[in-house]
Amino acid sequence: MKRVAILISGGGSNMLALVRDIGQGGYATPVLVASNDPEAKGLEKAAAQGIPTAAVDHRAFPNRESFEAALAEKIDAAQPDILCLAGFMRILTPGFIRRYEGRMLNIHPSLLPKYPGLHTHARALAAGDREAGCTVHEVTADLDAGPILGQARVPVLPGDTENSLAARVLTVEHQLYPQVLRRFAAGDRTPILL
Ligand code: NHR
Ligand code: GAR
Repeated sequence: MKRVAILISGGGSNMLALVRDIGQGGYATPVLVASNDPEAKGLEKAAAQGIPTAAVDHRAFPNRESFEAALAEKIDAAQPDILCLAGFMRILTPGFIRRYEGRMLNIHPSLLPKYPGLHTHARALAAGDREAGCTVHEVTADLDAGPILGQARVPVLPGDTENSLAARVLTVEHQLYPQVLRRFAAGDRTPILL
């Protein structure tokens, strides 16, 4: 049974998709949901599922390193085997990455290597892409550039806006991330393509 900690910054819909699948699959146990934003809606959703939560407000710290030290303290107290970023919005420094390297996943809302970083849907629309999607990858010091563990594709449709495209991509995020986590928890890093 793998112990899984999940880092969020927002609504936590990917977090919930992971938690639900973990509950059904019995292959892991969620030990912590932590956020850099104390107002993140996902924290209440995790608490409602009976999962321990923590908020470490990055604005209360003078630099990234001190924020990450406080966050790592919470994480390490929960003793996770695997760390999942799920809509987590703070870039992590190499020191933090080193601590969890090889056991940290992220879901990113683009078909990497296209559009690392922010505003992925706006960039896909501006480029006239006919296809969009999401990627689960291992987190390394290079932003959104670690080994790819899975991708899911959706069409870009005529009249799409940033919001409509984001919503379509989000539905496949909820399908992809649990499948990748299941495999990863079993030690399998073969990419899943949906
Ligand atoms: N850290 C490392 N080292 N490597 C990765 O691959 C990471 C990471 C931290 C987060 C998620 C990523 C995404 O999926 C992620 C991957 C935040 C930003 C960002 O620019 C970029 C990419 C991701 C997450 N954040 C701003 C910052 O200054 C803040 C933006 C905001 O608060 O809105 O940290 O997209
Ligand atoms: C998701 O689309 C996720 O891929 C994206 O934010 C959303 C979070 O939704 N992640 C990033 O943009 C990371 N920079 P959620 O909180 O409902 O899971």
